[in-house]
Amino acid sequence: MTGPDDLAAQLDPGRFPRDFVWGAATSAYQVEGGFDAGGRGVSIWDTFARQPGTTVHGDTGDIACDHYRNWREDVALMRDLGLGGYRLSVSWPRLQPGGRGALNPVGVAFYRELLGTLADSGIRPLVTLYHWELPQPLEDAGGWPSRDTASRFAEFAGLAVEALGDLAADWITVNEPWCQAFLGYESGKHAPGRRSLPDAVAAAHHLLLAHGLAVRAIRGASPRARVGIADLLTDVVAASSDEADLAATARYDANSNRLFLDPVLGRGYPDCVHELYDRRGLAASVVAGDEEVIGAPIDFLGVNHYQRVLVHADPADGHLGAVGVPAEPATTSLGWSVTPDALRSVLVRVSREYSPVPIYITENGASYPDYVDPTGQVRDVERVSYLASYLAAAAEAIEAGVDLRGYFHWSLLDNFEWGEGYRSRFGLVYVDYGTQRRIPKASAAWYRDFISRHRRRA
Ligand code: IFM
Repeated sequence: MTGPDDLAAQLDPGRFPRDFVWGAATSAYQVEGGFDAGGRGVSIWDTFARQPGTTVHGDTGDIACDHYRNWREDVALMRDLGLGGYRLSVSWPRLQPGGRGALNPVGVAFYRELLGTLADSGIRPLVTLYHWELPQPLEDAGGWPSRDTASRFAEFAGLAVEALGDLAADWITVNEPWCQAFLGYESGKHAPGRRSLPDAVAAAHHLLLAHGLAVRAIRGASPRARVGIADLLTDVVAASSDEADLAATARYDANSNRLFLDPVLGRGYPDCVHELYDRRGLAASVVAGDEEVIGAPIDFLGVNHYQRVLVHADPADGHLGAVGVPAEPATTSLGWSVTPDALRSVLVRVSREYSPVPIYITENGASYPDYVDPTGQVRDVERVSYLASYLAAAAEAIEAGVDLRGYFHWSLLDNFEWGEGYRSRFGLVYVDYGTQRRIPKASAAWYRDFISRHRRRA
C-alpha cells in the first residue's frame, strides 16, 4: 500500500496536461493590510473585526501580511516557486471607497503595478472582484439582502475591468457566495454579523444576481475577458441509508451546493431549493428574468474545496433538520478532516451532472499549527502529504474525464483567517507577523519541485 509520504515522492507530474496552471491564492483583506492607505474606504470586515468577540484575540486585517507594501517580495516568492498563476482579489473599498462613483486612482495604480509585475514575471493573474469586502456604506444601505447591492457590484465590476482588463484576462465575479450569505447574514460568524435566515436567503439570491450582472458588465468592458465564479463545493454524503438521513442529506446538499451550482450553470433554482427557501425569502426576492441573468454562460467554474461531511437527520437542527460532521477524524487545526477522495468526487460530480465547462480548483488547502523550529525551518510535513494526496485525487478526476485546467493552493501566505484571526496558518510560506519575515515552508519546496518536474516533462 502506498502511504502519504511515498505518494509525495512518487506522484507523477505527467498525469497533468502540459498547459495545466500551477498556482496559489490569496484575498485582499486577508493579506494586504494598508487598511487606511491611499484613500481606501471602510469595508464590512473592517467594521466587524473591530467589534469585541468577533475574531480570535480581536485580530483584524489592518496590517495582515502588509502585502500592500511587501508585494514585490511576495511576487519574487511566487517566481521562486515557479508559479504559472496567482489568484488574488481586488479590494472593493480600495478601488471604489464608498461603493459607488468613480474609482480611486491610488487603488487603481496599486493594482496596475502589481498586475504588471506579475505579467513581467510570467505569472498569469486570476482576479476575484468580490472576496467579501463589501463597502460599509452599501451595508448601511441594506447590504446583500438589498437588491440594489447587486447593481452596485456590477457597476464596480465593469469599472474595475475597464481599468485593469488590459493586464488580466481571467476574472472571478464572487468568491464563495455561500459563506457571504449564510455566515454573514444567518449565523453572523462573518461580517456583517447579521442573524436572519430570510436575509441570508435574499443575500444568496442577490449575490448570484450580482454574479450574472457582473458577467455582462465584464464582457462589455473587455471582450477578451474570461469569466467565472468560485463556488465552495462540499462533498455531502449520507451517514446511513436510513430514509430520514437521505432526505436530510439532500437538503444539506441543496443549501451547500445546488443553490449556487444550478442557477449559475443555467438550470435555474432546482425544486429542492424552492422547497427549502421559497417561503423563507427566495420567492419574494426573485424577479422575472433573474434566472436568465444568473445563468449567463461562463468560461470556467472555480471550485473551492475543503471538506467531505457525513450528514444525519436531526429535526431539531435549524431549517435544514440536518447535521454534517467531518467524514474522518478531524486532523487539521480548524477541525476539518483530510479526505482527498472528496475532491475527486466533487469534480466528477460537477462535470457529469452539469453541462461541461472548464474547471479550475481555485482553492484547496489546510491549516496546521506550523512553527519555526530551532534550525530556522518550518517543516510542515502534514501539508506536504495533504498537497500530494489532493493532487493525486485531482489527477484521478482528470483521468475520469474532468476538464480540469489548473490548481490554486490556498494559500500562498499565512494570512488573516477571518474569525480565526492569525492563529490559523494555511500558507505555503510562513509569515512572522511581528517582523513580516517570510519563510517558505517544506510544502513550498515540495510544490516548487513538483511544478518544475511537470515543466520538464511537459
Ligand atoms: O481563508 C478562506 C478563504 O478566504 C475562503 N475559502 C476558505 C479559506 C479557508 O477557510
